[in-house]
Amino acid sequence: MLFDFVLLDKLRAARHIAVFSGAGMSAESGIPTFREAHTGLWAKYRPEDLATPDAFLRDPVTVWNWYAWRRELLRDAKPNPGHLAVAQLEGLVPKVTVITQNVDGLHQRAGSSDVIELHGNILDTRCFDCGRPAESAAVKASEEVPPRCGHCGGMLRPGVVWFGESLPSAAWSRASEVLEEADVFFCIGTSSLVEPAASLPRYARSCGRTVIQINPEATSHDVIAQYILRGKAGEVMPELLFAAWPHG
Ligand code: BJW
Ligand code: ZN
Repeated sequence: MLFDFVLLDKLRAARHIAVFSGAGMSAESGIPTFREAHTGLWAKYRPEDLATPDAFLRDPVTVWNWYAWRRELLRDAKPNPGHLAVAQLEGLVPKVTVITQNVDGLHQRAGSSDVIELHGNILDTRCFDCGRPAESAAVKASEEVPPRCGHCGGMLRPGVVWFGESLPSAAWSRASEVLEEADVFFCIGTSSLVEPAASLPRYARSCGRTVIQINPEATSHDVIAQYILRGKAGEVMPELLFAAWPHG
């Protein structure tokens, strides 16, 4: 891919880069996205049956087992060249912050040191009733589905954000602060349909940041991006880094 010289100059001059990522970032690691036709999770399952507090209260066993299956998928997954390129940015610009909607922890496993998880982490478990986090050893040892909270006896649930739930307030306020100071904002592998996360690229643009969109498909946020790089994150990101910093 050929890149605009002005874009390459902006990357080299950046003091702080924000990377906003969605499920497409992990697609090349074998983790299914949500909304893609045929392959996305929501093509096979209904979000209202699996990813809401009401769904969990109606059928906790099904919801727990669905998340257990997704944790299994993650066990075999590795960070892909897109995650690795994002992590590599840390050696090239003074500050890099990853703001991710993903719950898979692959950015951290790739080596990114500053990752804000807007939708939680699928490997965390907490009590539905009292909110206390649960020890993973106790969860693994439990024979109950879902396991029970050691403090109040409530049902344990995955530590992710379901529809109708608020985002973790510390993560949301840090993400907003990052947009105040980052000069470049990458928007990678997200359909930008889920609020309030999808407001971040709009906010970045309104703050005058350079917005770069990386996605093989068009999204509603193409209109706010100054640069649209049409392709897979695991291909475009390494090529872009090589074009901007050929000597590493
Ligand atoms: C590639 C690629 C490759 C493929 N390389 N790219 C207006 C304002 C505020 C709220 C709302 C609102 N309107 C509606 C709402 C409510 C709701 C919402 O947004 N609904 C919309 C769907 C309409 N939002 C909420 O409920 C949120 N909470 C909230 O608003 O709290 C306030 C409140 C409280 C109470 C009442 C009312 C308001 C919470 C949202 C939580 C989202 N949770 C999920 C599940 C997480 C747990 C789990 O994993 O199971 O988060 S849903 C799912 O969508 C997941 C994702 O993080 C999220 C975003 O999806 P993403 O990442 O964009 O994936 P896809 O599949 O959509 O797109 C993949 C993209 O990758 C595509 O574009 C591909 O082309 C691309 N791609 N391969 C690069 N190789
Ligand atoms: Zn509890």
